[in-house]
Amino acid sequence: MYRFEALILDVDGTLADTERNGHRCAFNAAFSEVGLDWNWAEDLYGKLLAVTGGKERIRYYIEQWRPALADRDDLDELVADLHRRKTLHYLGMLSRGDIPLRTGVMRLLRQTREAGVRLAIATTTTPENVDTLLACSGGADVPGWFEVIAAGDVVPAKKPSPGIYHLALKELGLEARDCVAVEDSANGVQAALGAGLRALLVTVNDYTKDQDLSGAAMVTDGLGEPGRAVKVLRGALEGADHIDLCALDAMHHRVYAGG
Ligand code: XBP
Ligand code: MG
Repeated sequence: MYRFEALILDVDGTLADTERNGHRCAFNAAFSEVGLDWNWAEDLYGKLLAVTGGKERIRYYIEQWRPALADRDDLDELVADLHRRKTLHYLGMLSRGDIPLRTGVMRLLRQTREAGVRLAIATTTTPENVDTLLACSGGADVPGWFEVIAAGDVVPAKKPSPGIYHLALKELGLEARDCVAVEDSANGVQAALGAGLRALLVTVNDYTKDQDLSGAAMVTDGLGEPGRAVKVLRGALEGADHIDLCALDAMHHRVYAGG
C-alpha cells in the first residue's frame, strides 16, 4: 500500500531523451525542407530550451536570432507551418523507434500499474507525440495505461506556468498532496511546484543537470535499474539503488510527514 494515489510524469527529458536527437533534428529537417538556412546546433538548442513549446521556441528564435523576420505579416503562418512540418518529421522518428525510453521508465510504469497507482502525464509537447512515443518505444497498449494525458495547447500558458499540472489534477480529481510528480527541467519544477506538487522527483539529463532545480524533493540522474544505481544529486534514497514505488513513497512521506 502506498501513501500516494497517482504518479504524474513529464515527457520530454523525463520519459525519454527527446530534445537533443529528436525534437532538435526534426526542427532542422523542417527548416531545410522549406529552404531556410537555419541550423539549431546542440549548444544553441540548449539555450532555446529556456522556452517551452515548439511554436513558442521558433518564435523565440526569430525574435532573438532573426529579428529582421520578427515583423513579417505572415509570421503566425510561418511558425505554424514550420511546426506542423517539424511534428511530421518528429513523428516519423518516433515511429521508427529512434527514441528509446530512458532507463527504468518501463519498469516503473509497469510497477505503478500493477500496484494500482494511477498514471497521468503533464507535458508541453503535442499530444500525438506522446501517444506515438509511448506506443512505439513502450508498447502498443502503453498509451492506454495513462488515465490522463494533459498535453500541448490545451492550456493557455505552458511550463513554467502550472496550468498543465492543474489540468491533470482536475482530470484525476485529486489534490496535489495525493500525487507524486516526476520532471526533468527547471521550467517543469516551477510548473509542478506552482500546482502544489511538492513530492517532486527530478531526473536530470545533459540539458538540465546545471539548471536551478530548487524546491524539488529529490534530484537524481535517472530512475536506474536494480544493480544499475542512480546518482542522487539531492535528497535521500534509503536502502535502494534505483527509483521504484517504495522510493517515491518514502520521498512523498518525507515531504508530507510534517503534515
Ligand atoms: C518540453 C517542450 C516541448 C518540446 C517540443 O515538453 O518544451 O514543447 O520541446 O514539443 P515537456 P512540441 O513538458 O514534456 O518537458 O514541438 O510538440 O511543442
Ligand atoms: Mg521535460
